[in-house]
Amino acid sequence: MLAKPAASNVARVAPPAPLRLDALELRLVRLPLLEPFVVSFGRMESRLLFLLRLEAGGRYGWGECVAWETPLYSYETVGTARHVIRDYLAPAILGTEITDLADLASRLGAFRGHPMAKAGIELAFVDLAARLRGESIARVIGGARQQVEVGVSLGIQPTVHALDERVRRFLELGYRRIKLKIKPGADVSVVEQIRSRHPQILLSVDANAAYTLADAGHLRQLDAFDLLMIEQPLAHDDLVDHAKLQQTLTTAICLDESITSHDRARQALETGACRIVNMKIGRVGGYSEALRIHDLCLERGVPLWCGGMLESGIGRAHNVALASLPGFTLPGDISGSRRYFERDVIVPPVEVAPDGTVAVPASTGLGFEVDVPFLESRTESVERLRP
Ligand code: OSB
Ligand code: MG
Repeated sequence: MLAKPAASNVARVAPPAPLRLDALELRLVRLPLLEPFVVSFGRMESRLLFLLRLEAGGRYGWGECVAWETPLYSYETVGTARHVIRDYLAPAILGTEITDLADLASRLGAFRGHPMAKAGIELAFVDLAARLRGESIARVIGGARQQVEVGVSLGIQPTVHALDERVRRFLELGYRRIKLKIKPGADVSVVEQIRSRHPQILLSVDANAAYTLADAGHLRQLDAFDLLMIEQPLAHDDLVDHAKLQQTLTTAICLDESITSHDRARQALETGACRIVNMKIGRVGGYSEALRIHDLCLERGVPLWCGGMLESGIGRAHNVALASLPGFTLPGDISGSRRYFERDVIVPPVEVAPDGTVAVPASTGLGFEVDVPFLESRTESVERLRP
């Protein structure tokens, strides 16, 4: 047996010396999705990416704010995140010396809420710190593996035939877990048909908060299909009803939207609201909180996996690094770049190997080159914030 790794220490994630932050560039870039992504709350045809570049002493770090244009997944939007970063977060960090991730997080933590905005900055800071150290992000945060296992999240399709065509395509590419988006009217019978065609695969479903406790009887029918988990069946901000629902289900509930912080994760586990945790670094406010939630799940032996927000390669590279931590024990929603975009903003693109894994880069920072000329060609707006 491997020795239990030491708990991550947020203050250990640091540049070689205190860092004076000189500028922060905010860039909006639109990429079309190869196919529309449909979930219980809506549909997306193109992704407006919000990319951040933090500058110190002529060196750069890249981050991504995963907010959507519309407040459907959470209350944040690209617009609210830009406002909060431009008017509050950037002024609190630019022109001052930051010693480490804990220092950065405590300055950002002076402001309530807006986790995706804060995470965008933390990501850029950790990439910059890693580059200055000449180490990979994975190494800086305490990553333990060289490959991460990945799955795919499939949007709601017009027919079961169309869905099954995609299930087969991604299984053939090696993906280790298939997640089906569900909603009332597109759930039990869809899952039954997919399961009957693929009796052995690791299969899960994600409702994105589309049900209420009154649907408990209906949701119990999903217990028949040997699912790995049911992700976020009830309201985005609920724990209490999830705990009641979990008691009536044999299938594990996994919470996504409801896990907004370390304390919420602890409360979810202590009340039995879930048995599995989905980590999204943007949803929890960045690496500082993500590392604490990771340590909590590792300590308590709770299965943890890395979720996705249809990120560009920049956010995806951060997810790959995060998922290399020892507590990530289930395949993540970290698909290859080609699952989303014809061309990604990093080179090389993220590739899924035939064994359903993505390699964790060992080179410095993100471990991918940001394709700045391509970014420029797709940029809708860019602004440079200074102290
Ligand atoms: O609920 O996990 C989710 C995408 C956008 C918003 C919410 C979710 C998702 C996904 C796709 O499931 C994950 C990905 O492939 O990036
Ligand atoms: Mg989800």
